[in-house]
Amino acid sequence: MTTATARAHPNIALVKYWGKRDEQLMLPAAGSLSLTLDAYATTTTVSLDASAAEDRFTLGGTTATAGQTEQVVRFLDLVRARADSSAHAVVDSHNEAPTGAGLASSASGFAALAVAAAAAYDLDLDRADLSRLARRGSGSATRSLVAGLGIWHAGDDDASSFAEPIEGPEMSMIIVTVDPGQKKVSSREGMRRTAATSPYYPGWVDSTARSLEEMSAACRAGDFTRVGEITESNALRMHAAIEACEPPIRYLRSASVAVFDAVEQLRARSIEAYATADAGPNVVVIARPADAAAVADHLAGHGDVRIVGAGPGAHLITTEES
Ligand code: 2P0
Repeated sequence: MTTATARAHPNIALVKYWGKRDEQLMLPAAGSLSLTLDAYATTTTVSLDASAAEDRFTLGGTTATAGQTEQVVRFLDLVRARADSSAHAVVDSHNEAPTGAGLASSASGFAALAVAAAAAYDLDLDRADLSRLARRGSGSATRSLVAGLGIWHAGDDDASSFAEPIEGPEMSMIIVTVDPGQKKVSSREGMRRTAATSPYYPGWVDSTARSLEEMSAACRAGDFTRVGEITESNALRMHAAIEACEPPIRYLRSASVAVFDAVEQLRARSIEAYATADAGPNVVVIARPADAAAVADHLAGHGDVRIVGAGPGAHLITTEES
């Protein structure tokens, strides 16, 4: 029996992924770019059990829901097909971030699962292969294989859609949790509805592809200001496309918009900060590391505030034969 444990961190996108070109292969409609964080890790252990009749999945020490277990089983089926194995597994996962609160625990979750399952089933995969594998579990997990800034190439097929590192300016992220509750519409469902009903979806996909090119150039040039400007406009474009769905979806609440206002006030005082938000009400602000404490102080009244930086890509911690 083989047991493998891996650890991965969530990432926050500066150019967002929102919409799929192929649901089966999990190919995105456009590429994206993110920073892997040094906080809120997921640690996952996969233990093969040749005598078990089915897979088992525990999350935070308790049996996962039927829906969560089904996603993990489907992912393990992909790994088993590649490894030519029929062994079932026990998967035990622990998140340091609250699940569903918009801190992308599906990114760290499937990145850690990809690394642990590949090791447990003895697949010999390089980092790009692991990024492709993680993609099949959850799109954003593709990027959590990369340390720090990573670019996920949309690609044309399974082989060409993976993430790799990109150089960029140093930055801190200030996470402002205005509402720790579970989001009402999952990202997967929100993406489907946006693609199917938002009149702005084609514009979103086109402009994101252009923003990604500009963002890559700004990152390579170390241009923090341009990185910030593109980050904020890309996030607002994503939310505009989402809000135009039928029936509408609004992930941003008034408390979220207040953080965008506060960030604008900071810029008026010559402290460069830029806001972004994912599929939920919480806001993430980027700033130069030297400004992070002042930004966090300014935003303290808006919710729970935490400063984070760049973290490692998903990695194996231990493997054991017993
Ligand atoms: C992102 N988000 O780029 C975007 C911005 C949320 C808003 O990737 O269906 O959980 O599993 O591929 O990866 C969240 O979507 O969705 C996400 P699936 P996922 O970070």
